[in-house]
Amino acid sequence: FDRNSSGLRAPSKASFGAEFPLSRQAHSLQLALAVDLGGSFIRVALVDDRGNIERMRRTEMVDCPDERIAIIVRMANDLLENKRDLVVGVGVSTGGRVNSETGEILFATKVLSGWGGVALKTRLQEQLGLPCYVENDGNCAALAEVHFGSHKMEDMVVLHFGTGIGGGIIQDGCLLNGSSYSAGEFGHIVVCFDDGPDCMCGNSGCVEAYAGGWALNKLAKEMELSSNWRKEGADDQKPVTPGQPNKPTYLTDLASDGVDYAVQHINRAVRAVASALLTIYSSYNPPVAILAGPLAPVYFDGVKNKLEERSAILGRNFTLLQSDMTEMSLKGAATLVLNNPSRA
Ligand code: BMX
Ligand code: CA
Ligand code: ZN
Repeated sequence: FDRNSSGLRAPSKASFGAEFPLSRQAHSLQLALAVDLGGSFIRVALVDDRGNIERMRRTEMVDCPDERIAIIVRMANDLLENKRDLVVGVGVSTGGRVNSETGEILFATKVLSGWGGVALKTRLQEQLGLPCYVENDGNCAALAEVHFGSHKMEDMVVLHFGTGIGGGIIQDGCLLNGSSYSAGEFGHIVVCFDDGPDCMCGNSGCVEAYAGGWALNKLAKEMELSSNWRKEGADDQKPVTPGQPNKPTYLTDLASDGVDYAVQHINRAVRAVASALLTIYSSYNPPVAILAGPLAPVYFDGVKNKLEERSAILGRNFTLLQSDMTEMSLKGAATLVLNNPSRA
């Protein structure tokens, strides 16, 4: 099995410390312990170098950073039992801006409270005794698409619609981190400067504050409060897609039932996403943008139509695609450990 069969270069070499030289095997016996810290859940899994998930544990996200780390360590040790010899390292996908060289969290929105400043790589290495690599979750989604997806491209952007909106930029086959690890934080592209809704990051008018899962949930709650009405049998905890836990379905359910307020809001969210994509196009000129994650199907057709209205800007050299992958954060986290040719 050739890890480089896609012809893609390694995600930025600088992301991978050289302190743990590991030998490569020609077959698929190596496993990564992959950790996903999203807005709603902590998940830990064993993933092989073809992106297959062997075992997974999941629990709800908690507010306290120390408790978060303790939970990861507990679930990891549970999964490592009898498998430790096959596991070559820990790959962590987390919300927030991450210094992927030091594995420190630089900044996180209120969704992951207290996470900024946490030396995650060091702490997990100490407690698990395995080399650890940490990267932003939108970046991991992009790496997953590059290594295991059906749209392997040298240049593309990925937008992942979950609790928040994560993003990743692949340029010349490499992940683009930016001068201070903030490239591809697409959720915080400001689409309305003056009167936009407040965002979890501290700004207002970010695309995530219109179209992120948490924003849809917040609106559904506001709608209930203002109208003193709740749909019979409504379940605002219901996952969007089985296996992709998230909680934004209540508003999208209402929109598909034709409830006016919900329909209007989804249309507003679609315009916000289309607007963000125009900014991304003008900044990076990618040939392809891939919409991924549980909310991608809600927005895809509407966004495509809106972009067609602006074809004067986009020209003919731009394609909007939808990812067919699930569990992108976990799979991308595994590539930090397993699909790194610089380790050869
Ligand atoms: C937020 C931000 C991003 C992240 C995105 C998607 C934090 C904690 N998160 O914009 O870094 O990529 O959410 O995250 O700062 P998710 O919660 O949908 O997985
Ligand atoms: Ca990102
Ligand atoms: Zn924001």
